[in-house]
Parts: sequence; structure tokens; C-alpha cells
Amino acid sequence: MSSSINQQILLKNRPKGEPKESDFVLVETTVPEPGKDEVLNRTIYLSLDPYMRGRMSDRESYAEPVALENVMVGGTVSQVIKSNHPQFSVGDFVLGYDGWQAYGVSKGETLRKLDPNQARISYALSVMGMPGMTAYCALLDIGQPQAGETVVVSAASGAVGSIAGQIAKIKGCRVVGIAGSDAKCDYVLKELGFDACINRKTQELSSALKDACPKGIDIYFDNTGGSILEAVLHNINLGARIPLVGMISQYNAENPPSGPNLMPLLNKRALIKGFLVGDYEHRRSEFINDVSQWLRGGKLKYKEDVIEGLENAPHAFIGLLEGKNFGKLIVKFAKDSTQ
Ligand code: NAP
Ligand code: FER
Repeated sequence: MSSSINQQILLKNRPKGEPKESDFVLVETTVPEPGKDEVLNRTIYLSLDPYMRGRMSDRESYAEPVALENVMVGGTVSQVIKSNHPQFSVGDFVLGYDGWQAYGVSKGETLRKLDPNQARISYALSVMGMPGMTAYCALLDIGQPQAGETVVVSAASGAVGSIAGQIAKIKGCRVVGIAGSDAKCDYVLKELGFDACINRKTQELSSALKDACPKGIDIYFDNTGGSILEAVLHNINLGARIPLVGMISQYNAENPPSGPNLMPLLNKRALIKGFLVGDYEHRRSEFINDVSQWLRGGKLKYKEDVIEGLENAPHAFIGLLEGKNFGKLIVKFAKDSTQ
């Protein structure tokens, strides 16, 4: 060990809007001793990820915020320098979650041993780690890409987007990236092999998407939400799939965006899917059977709001849009001899 001083970055304030350096503080403490079944690691690499903005805030999320004056959380690749755990030896490289600090003590069970001969150890935080797995699972499981389909990926040159787009290429799709500079777009096109890339800062998104996606968009891998999602929605195809992976455009927002805020969908892994009843003709007989039974058994109640006379239809219809109907609005033309 070269030093017995640990350096840590603590969360000092909950940032308002964009985080500032004064929201963090660097402190020096003594390097901790590992307890039973624990390991002392020296950090080699710390991953910095967009989700950390959420951990700095105490608004509702899928995860607890970092407490003020505590070490910021984060994925780390480290080397074991002391071990009280039978499965880890001094010198082992490990993937852990020691956060923003030079040394961390971890329970052995929370660590994964890395083989530097298998892959560059930093890859455990990137392409072979959380971002890579995000790209792989969200694209393949939710996006379900089919050869020939058009896939749009935002934050396309980044940790997740670069992999999502390349996997979509491997699956035979036309892949269009969206990125924030010409240099990033060049990289996305020339190095990553996407078919097109739109600079979100200099191009008008809606028309650029139309040009880049002449057959419409089948999958939108959404890393950003906000105005990019909105522009994409104007160009989606029948049966499109949208893995809602990140909403980085609103992570610094003090208030939710205008219009629907989709962040709860992401947090709650909720499913949102367009519906047209005409697609469900194959369910008709099951529907009739179930509903007639429930009606007969008193399990379903139903209210009809019956208006007499065709001449009253316009007035009743206008009232429907104002909430004046109470129950299913129906116009009665003639006596119903069955009642
Ligand atoms: P990244 O793409 O390497 O870096 C973030 C990128 O987001 C920036 O480089 C920038 O790219 C773009 N960006 C920043 N502010 C933006 C804004 N206001 N509007 C539009 N784009 C903006 O980060 P990453 O790790 O791959 O993460 C990408 C997204 O995936 C994030 O939203 C993250 O939260 C999400 N994610 C989700 C999960 C999950 O389990 N749901 C897991 C991992 C990551 P450009 O300037 O090039 O557009
Ligand atoms: C992110 C990274 C990770 C993110 C969410 C996660 C919404 C979720 C991780 C998990 O708890 O599974 O950038 O943004």
C-alpha cells in the first residue's frame, strides 16, 4: 500500500439543477480495516454514470438517495490489498461498488473477480458491465429487432447507445443515431458503422428523422426522453417498440417537464402500449361469453344514458364531450318492444 490516507468525495448538498463542484467535498480519512469476510480494495477505475444525478436528489426514484455527507456511490474496478474472505486474495482484480473513494472495504459477496486475460478490466464498468448489459437487454428483450427494421438510438456515441446501435446492426437493422456534435456523429458513422447520425444541436430533428428513416421507425432506444422522444414519436411505425432506458434530458430539471412526465414509467418498469379494438376480433367470442356470464351473475353493472329522439342527438353528442352524459350515451328512436 503506497499510502494510509483514503481520499473520498462526499455529497455536500443536494444539487439544484445542474450539479456544481461545491455540491461535493473531497475529504481525507484513514484507510479502513476489513472485518470478517471483508476485503480492502484500492480503486483503479470508478465509473461515472448518469444515474448518479438521481442519487444526489431526494425525489422519488427506484433507488434511495445518497445521504448528505456520505461517499458518493459508484461502480469500481479495484485491486484487493487485504482480504479476510476465503475467495479473494491480495492482488485480485475485482468489480465492486465502493463509490467515489480511493480505498473501499466491501463484503466479499458483493464483489466479482475479474480476469485481466479475458478482457480489459475497465470493461467491467462499460461494454462488459452495466451499460453494455443495459444496451443488450433493453434492445433485444424490449426492442426485439428484426432484420430490415429501422432502429433509432439517442445518446448514440455514449456508453449504452454505442452498444445498442451496434447490436442492432449485428441483427441486420438500419440504425440511425442521434448525438450532440459533428465529431460524435462522425464516430458513430465511421467507427461504429451506423447508417446515419443526426446532430441534435444543429439539425431540425423531425425533418432529419424523416430523411434518415424513409421507412419510418420500428424501434426507438430512448436514452434521453424529452424533445428527442417527441420528435421520434411523429415518425414511428405500426407496432413500434420503445425501450424507455434513460431520460437524461430531465435529470437536472427542477420541475417535471410540461406534458406527461414519463419518468415514472421507467422507474416502475410500466408497460405503455397503443391499442386499437379492431386488432382484437379474434377475442370476440371469449369476450361475449365472459361478459354475458358476468352480467347474468350480477358481477358486472352497467348504466345507459338514453336520450329520446334523433333530433336530440347533436345536443347530446356535444354534451358527451362536456361530460354531461352519465353512463353509455344512446339515442332511442322508437319503442323497444323487448323491454
Ligand atoms: P452516455 O450516453 O455515455 O452519456 C450521456 C449522454 O447523454 C451525453 O453524452 C449526451 O450525448 C446525452 N445528453 C446529455 N444531456 C442531454 C440532454 N439534455 N438531451 C439529450 N441528450 C443529452 O451515458 P450512458 O451511461 O450511456 O447513459 C445513457 C442513458 O441510459 C442515460 O439516460 C442513463 O440514465 C440510461 N441508463 C439507464 C439504465 C437503466 O437500467 N434504465 C442503465 C444504464 C443507463 P449527446 O450530446 O451526444 O446527445
Ligand atoms: C441508469 C443506470 C442504472 C439508470 C437506471 C439504472 C434510469 C438502474 C439500475 C438498476 O437499479 O437496475 O442510468 O437510469
